[in-house]
Amino acid sequence: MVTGVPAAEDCDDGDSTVHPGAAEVCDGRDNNCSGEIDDGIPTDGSG
Ligand SMILES: [Ca+2]
Repeated sequence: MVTGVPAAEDCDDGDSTVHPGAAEVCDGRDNNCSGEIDDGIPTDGSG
């Protein structure tokens, strides 16, 4: 889990880069726990 992020809100306790407020990057994962994978990332096939 990430310090400062309640476990219930941290969607991936095993990855410190995945938590609410994290920057969404094109990696096929829901980095910011928004419920959507790579939301806001243009899908042009390069990701
Ligand atoms: Ca992502």
